[in-house]
This record gives sequence, C-alpha cells and structure tokens, in this order.
Amino acid sequence: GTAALASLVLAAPSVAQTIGFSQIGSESGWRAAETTLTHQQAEERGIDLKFADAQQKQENQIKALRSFIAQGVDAILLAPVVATGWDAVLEEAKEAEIPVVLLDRTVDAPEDLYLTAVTSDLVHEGAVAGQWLAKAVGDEPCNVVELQGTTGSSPAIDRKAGFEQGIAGHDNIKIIRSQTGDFTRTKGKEVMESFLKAEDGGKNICALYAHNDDMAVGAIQAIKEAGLKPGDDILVVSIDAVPDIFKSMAEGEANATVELTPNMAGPAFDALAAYMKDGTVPPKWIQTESKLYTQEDDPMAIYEQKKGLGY
Ligand code: GYE
Repeated sequence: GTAALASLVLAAPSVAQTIGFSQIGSESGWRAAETTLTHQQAEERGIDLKFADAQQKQENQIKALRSFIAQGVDAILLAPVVATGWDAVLEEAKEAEIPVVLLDRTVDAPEDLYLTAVTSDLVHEGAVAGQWLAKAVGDEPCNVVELQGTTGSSPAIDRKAGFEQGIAGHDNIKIIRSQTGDFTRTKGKEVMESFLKAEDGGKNICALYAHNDDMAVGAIQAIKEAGLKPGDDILVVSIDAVPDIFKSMAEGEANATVELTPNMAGPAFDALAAYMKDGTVPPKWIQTESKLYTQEDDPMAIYEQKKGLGY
C-alpha cells in the first residue's frame, strides 16, 4: 500500500552522483592523504568518483575538466595547481551547469565560476609559523631561509605573505633566501643544499621556514649531510602536520608544524549534496581549522596516531 511505498521512497539513497575529481598529483604525503580520504568518502556516500591525476601540470587538469564536462558528470572537484588560467574552462563548466568545488587551493577567477572553495586560511598558517619563530628566537638575530611551495599556487603566495606578517616588527628576523621547492621532498633537499652552500655551510642560517612538511623533511636530510643539527643549529618550522614531521620532532630534528586537515572532501561532498538536493547555496569559502604543534605535544604519540591515515 501507500505506507510501504512511502517508506521505500524515503529509504531511497541520495541521488546517485558521478563526480569528477581533478587532483594535482601526489607531490606530498599530505596530498596522498587527501586523495585517500576523498576515495573513502565517495565510497561511503555511494558517489561514483572519476579520478584524474595531473602530475602537477595545469594543462592536464584543464584536459580532465573538459573530459568531465563531456561525460556530463554531476559535479567537479578541483584542486587547482596554480591560481591563474582557469576562467575559460570554468566558464565551460558553468555553461554545462556543472558545479565546481575547489579543494585546498583557490583560483583568481570570478566567484560565480565555482560553487565554493574548501580550504584552510593559508595566510593564517604562515602567520602562525612566523609568530612561533618570533617567540622561539626572542631578540636574537635570526637569518631565515624559505622553501616556497609551487610557484603561482595560492598556498605559496599566501603562506609567504602570512609568514612575513608573523615576523613583522621583529627586525632581528630576516628572510635571507627564498626559493620554490615545489612542495616535494626531493626539491626541498636540493634547494636547501644550495642555501647551505651559499651561506657559509649553513653557519649563517638560524631557521628554515618550509611551506610544507615534505620540503622540510628533505631539507632536514641536507642539513644533517652538511654536518649541522636540524632543530638545533637550524630551527625547522613548516606546515601540514604529516606523520613524518612528528617523527623528526620526536628526534629533535624539527620544531613546529601547523596542521592542515587532509579531509577537504567531506565538507565538499556535504555542500554538493545540499546544493543538488534542494539548491542550498553554500558560502563561497568553507574554512578548515589550523593548529600549531611543537615538540612539547608528544610528537611520537601523534606520529603513531596519524601514520595509518592514508599519508
Ligand atoms: O600544504 C602541500 C600540497 O594545497 C595547501 O599542497 C595544499 C598544499 C599542501 O602539496 O603538502
């Protein structure tokens, strides 16, 4: 009868969704965790996830988006490798009435070209790192070297600006060298080697600020190979809070990290579900929290707890 029919309809799963995910690549442990969690949550929600890895190339991401549009997916997740160059393809998605949700990075495009952006406050993360260093060195002169993220990406731009805000007013702290390590361990190690060579074997360097932990872990290797003690001769502060940075902290080789949650997909899928169900429009920015961790936070326990989470 109608009651049985009604209960059947009510029990029906949320509309089956096909969602295209244009992921940057797997340049860092943090990104690998984001990918793992996105697949897990799509599975749990009965979403058919079409996954495309761009190997950190924007043209591959644009190709993937065009393919998703041609397939007529219900929605698109985009982690934009750089901030510019998206207007045309986002216009095409808008034409096709396919909502786009940005993950962990933002784009310099008109806000009507994407439904929402799920990101941390990237400027704040840099400021927290800078404030930690200012507190750690007090009035002592401190020459800082900086490993920037991918050139032209919103985290590289914002984390640089934020760090400078964080050390503003502390004239004893100076950024003496700054270069991209492209968010990878390999490049982070290579660039740190060049910083050490250029700065009297590192005697002139008081601290490293790396825009992510993976570059910091690579740099820590270079500092040790130069015969110096990372975390002591050269302080190390970075961002992401991946398991391996806690291992370095437990060994006294890193000092602080600002946590970035890899769970950007959860809020993205929630916003899309509400939008597709009854047109609920989310805020343009869904902000995730950032938290500072230091050697005082039992790093080995955190390492054990985090290491199984898909990094
Ligand atoms: O910090 C880094 C990854 O876009 C904020 O990208 C993200 C950054 C993250 O390569 O590990």
